[in-house]
Amino acid sequence: MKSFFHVQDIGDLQAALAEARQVKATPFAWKQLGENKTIMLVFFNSSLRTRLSSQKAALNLGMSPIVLNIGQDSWKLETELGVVMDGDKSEHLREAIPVMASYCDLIGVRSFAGLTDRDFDYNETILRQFVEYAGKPVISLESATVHPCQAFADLITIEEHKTQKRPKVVLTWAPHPRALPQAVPNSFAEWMNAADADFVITHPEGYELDPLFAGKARVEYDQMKALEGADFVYAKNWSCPGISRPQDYGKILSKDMNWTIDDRHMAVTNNARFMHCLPVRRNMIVSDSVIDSPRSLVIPEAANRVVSAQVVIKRMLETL
Ligand code: AN0
Ligand code: CP
Repeated sequence: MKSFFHVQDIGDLQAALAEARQVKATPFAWKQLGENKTIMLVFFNSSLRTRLSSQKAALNLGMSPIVLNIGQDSWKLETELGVVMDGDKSEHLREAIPVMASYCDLIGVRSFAGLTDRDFDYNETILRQFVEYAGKPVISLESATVHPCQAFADLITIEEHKTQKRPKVVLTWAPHPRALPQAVPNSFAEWMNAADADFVITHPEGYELDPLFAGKARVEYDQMKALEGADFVYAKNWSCPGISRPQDYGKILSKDMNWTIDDRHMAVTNNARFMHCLPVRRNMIVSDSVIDSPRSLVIPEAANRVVSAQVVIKRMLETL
């Protein structure tokens, strides 16, 4: 595997899920695979789970992880080409990427959407430069439009907890005080469309996801109707993707607290399990009563981030 951005990169999903079960059962069985190999984890943005689970996955495989926080530990990096660098950025990605790549075998990068220029974000301008200038396999650790390690962990979690072959999975928008990227819902939709699930997306008007990710998934604007009979409720906030309202790309269109998942919402489901990628704002996205209930899967979901990262890194090591 040369890069990990989309569900297609992992190949056959059933094979990937079987491998995930194996990795989870015997995490140290491939200790030799990563011997004398290094993974560089580059963070342009904050992280708890991605940072720790990627390091743990690499250590399980016998690799050495190196973590770099851009702008804190390193020089501030310029990402746009052709600019006069007379501001606060001391170094360009064009040099920094090949230098970092020369110190490692694999690279993982977290670089959130800027949410101001849709083309810059949706062209994955920063991650593409890593692919082009690193010459090493690149993993998106949440880039402008995707968060594949999260979506893979979400699918593993759903597989572990489903009680029927084709569960009803509902991705619901929920309110948040700050404008957030679309990477998590984009990838979740992409992976659910590829999986065996009755998948429904619900959000207020204007929050339509890019068809590249939403595909043919059913969109239901009435949240309560969408949640009826759900087996899994996956809540997430995202800002305007700029599909039906291009001028509002990256903006907050609604803060409607009726969309906060609480007991009233869960009551119309099929005793659904609650999911969220974390970090989550309590009583904005989800009520205390729902996230603290035995139906919540947020902790096992986060634990599965080690499993998804380990399968991805293992596949890359095997094809180095
Ligand atoms: C980020 C987001 O919504 O993309 C990271 C989620 C994994 N969340 C926040 O910035 C709160
Ligand atoms: N879910 C997730 O990616 O969490 P972090 O932002 O803490 O890495």
